[in-house]
Amino acid sequence: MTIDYTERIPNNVNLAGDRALQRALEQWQPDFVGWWNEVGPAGTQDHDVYLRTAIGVESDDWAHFDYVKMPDYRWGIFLAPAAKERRIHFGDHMGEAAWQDVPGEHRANLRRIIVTQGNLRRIIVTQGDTEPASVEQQRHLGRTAPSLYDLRNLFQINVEEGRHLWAMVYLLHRYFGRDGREEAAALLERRSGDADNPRILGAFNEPTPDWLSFFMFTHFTDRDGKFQLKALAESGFDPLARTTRFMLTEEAHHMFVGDAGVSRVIQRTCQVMNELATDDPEKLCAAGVIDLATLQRYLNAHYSVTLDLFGADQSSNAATFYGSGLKGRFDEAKFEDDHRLHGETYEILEVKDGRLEPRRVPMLNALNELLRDDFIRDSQNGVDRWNKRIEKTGVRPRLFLPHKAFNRRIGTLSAVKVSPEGRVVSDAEWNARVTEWLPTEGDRAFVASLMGRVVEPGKFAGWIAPPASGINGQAFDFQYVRFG
Ligand code: BYC
Repeated sequence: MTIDYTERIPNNVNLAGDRALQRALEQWQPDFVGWWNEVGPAGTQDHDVYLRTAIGVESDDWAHFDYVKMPDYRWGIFLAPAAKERRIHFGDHMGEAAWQDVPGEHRANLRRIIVTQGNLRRIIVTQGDTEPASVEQQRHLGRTAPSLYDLRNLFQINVEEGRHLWAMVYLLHRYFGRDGREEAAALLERRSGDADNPRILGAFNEPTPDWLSFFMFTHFTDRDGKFQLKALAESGFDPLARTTRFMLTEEAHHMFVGDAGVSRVIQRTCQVMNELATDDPEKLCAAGVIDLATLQRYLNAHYSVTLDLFGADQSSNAATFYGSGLKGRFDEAKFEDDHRLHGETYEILEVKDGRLEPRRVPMLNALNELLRDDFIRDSQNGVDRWNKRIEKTGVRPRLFLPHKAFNRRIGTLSAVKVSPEGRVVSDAEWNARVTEWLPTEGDRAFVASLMGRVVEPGKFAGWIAPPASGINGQAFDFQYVRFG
């Protein structure tokens, strides 16, 4: 399963054995490079970056670290090794051999086949769309990096999101014919935040204008990536399962960057709180650090917009995806039920007489909510880690996850206004207090004012602590990026 880097498109899928596919992807390649140059990381043409590149797909040997000129990064197509005799392990096709091709080709019910193929394509397109979107959102962050170490991590994430786009485009080209090629072209045409041709999902049209937003995004929104990819790694469509399994190995670093990034901001803030013996936001701002209340507002914004990414709390799409074996649950094998779920129920929250009330509904329809709840538990662990970090400095811990109904735009809960504590509030109260709960123009302007580029090896901006250790065993005064 080694990756062939002598090919124009590095791959471990024997691309050379399918000339038509290879040609089609080689035609898409310059469009991808054009997109990268137009809306990828700005001003990086002459950057030499200490990056990891996949050289294999086995868990212990795939990462190779070296300097790479940014425009020379080798994006490719890598699938995790196939599991022997893999079977579909959930839904109505449970027990059948996993599909090596688009499901249903030889089945009698044509209408169902078309629906299943359409759903599979839709899932792949939605997943694929998020990848270039995040690169676009992060385009200008390199100009205000708090250190060389952070700059390198940003670029690592950007090139890997680019590769994740390749992963989905390969599936579209390989398995969906002309429709797939058209979808692959459209993935390079939509733009994050564009009024006429935006990215598909809400969070991917929000700006990521500063590094606090970037760390919150990689902590929360990349964590949605983890949960969605884990659900897709269960897929009965084996090429999707294998490609998402490999993507997950890369995703872990992205979440680490967010988790550790916020933690370092907290550490620096608490250090200054102790030095000045104050928790007064104004004094802390004047000292050039981000106070915990501002941090909480950023957390509230990124967490709530990410909760929306799981879709509506009741979704017939989700039921169909599961029943037809396309998308499983997080860690499907760990559930001790029949993995078909007819007759099972799950609790969701509903709005009744202006109050939030639990209600049990068929689990098949509530699979988005189930995955969202898995994500909430994982996010809570993250906040617990941050609070421990605060506690260690002697400052009183105070970060928390807002209620899941807070600031929602998708699903039943979008019909009500809810405070971070979970109390339904009137429009008037929401409007009066929203500046306590979500970042204000003033917060954003303040955070933006802290963002100045620091590129001297081993130096860090004043609003963030250095990391606990460097990348790949290197020191943190290592020259992670060389400028040409
Ligand atoms: N914004 O029935 P519903 C990642 C739409 S992140 C706007 O609930 P469904 C990454 C929905 O499309 C992981 N629209 O939908 C992270 C539907 O529209 P139509 C990305 C939304 O299908 C960081 C309608 O509302 N991967 O990898 O059950 C950096 C009805 O909703 C939103 C995936 O998402 C929204 N937030 O669930 C880089 C996996 N939510 O068809 C990368 C693939 C819903 O009526 N996607 N809508 O026009 C899916 O599995 C599903 O599409 C969703 C939506 C879970 C997203």
